[in-house]
Amino acid sequence: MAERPHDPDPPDPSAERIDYAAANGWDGEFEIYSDFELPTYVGPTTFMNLPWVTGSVNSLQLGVEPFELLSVVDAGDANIIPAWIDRSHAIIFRKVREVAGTGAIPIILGGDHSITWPSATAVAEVRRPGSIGIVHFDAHADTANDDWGVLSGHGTPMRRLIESGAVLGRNFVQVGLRGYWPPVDVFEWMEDHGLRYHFMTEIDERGADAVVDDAIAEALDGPDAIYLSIDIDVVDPGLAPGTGTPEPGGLLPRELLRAIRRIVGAVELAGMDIVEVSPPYDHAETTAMIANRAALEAISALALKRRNGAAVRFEPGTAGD
Ligand SMILES: [Mn+2]
Repeated sequence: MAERPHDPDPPDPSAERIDYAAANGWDGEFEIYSDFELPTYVGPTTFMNLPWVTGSVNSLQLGVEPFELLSVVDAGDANIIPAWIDRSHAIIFRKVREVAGTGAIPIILGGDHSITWPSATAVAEVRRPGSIGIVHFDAHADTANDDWGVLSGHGTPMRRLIESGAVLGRNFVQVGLRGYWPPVDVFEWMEDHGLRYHFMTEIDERGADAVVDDAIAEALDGPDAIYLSIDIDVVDPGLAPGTGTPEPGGLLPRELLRAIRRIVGAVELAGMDIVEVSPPYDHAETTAMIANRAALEAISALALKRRNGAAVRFEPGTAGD
């Protein structure tokens, strides 16, 4: 590579107002080309720079084309610094409140489960004076007081939500708990605060549909709408290995997706999150695919409601309408 000729006496930037465009030869007339005329590797990433056509998708489960019926947008990431959890939670709270405040139904993609604390709180605030119930799918209760002294970890968000008043304990319903955590004293706190929970063993015995129907009734025992929180570790780690705290003996993906369709189809959805997907632990992207479909099944169920004439958007200030 040829070296640029060395100027032994470059101009002093402080001494004169330099015309950088002219000095660098960038002040000429250049023709502007359309994307299609540019080399194929420049511009939007479509095949041969052909126009991008947003294709629809059709839910075989629900017989609906969701994006023909709903306006769905990607609102982008919250402006977080991962190593600064207090700031992250504050920024997530503001972002979700901003989105929910437009009347849209936020679907938040985590992140670990600590984000449910600011996310569900934001939705609860926007929905005032109405209230929300929460249906929480998880292998773990996430109701510890602290994780080794940390109050805002991924094992504590549900306690923070109840302590702060964002949701009543009796409208907080957990589905899929199993394994060996939390300890007895945490379950005692849950009992004291009226939480309802359904172990995997109950699903084994009664079936997921019956348990989900109970969860809906419990969450809506007072509130107007449901916030749905999906920890991907509720699915068996043989099928969803890409998560930080796998616990054998979980739901099948088809049971989770059916439950999401069933809940979103039956209730007013206030918001939803899907958390604890950890791509480095995933294999063949099976976990990511389930998380993707969890969101898509909810969107499709909302679209079916819209097609049937139901309101999907929330109008702030009209809770209960
Ligand atoms: Mn969790």
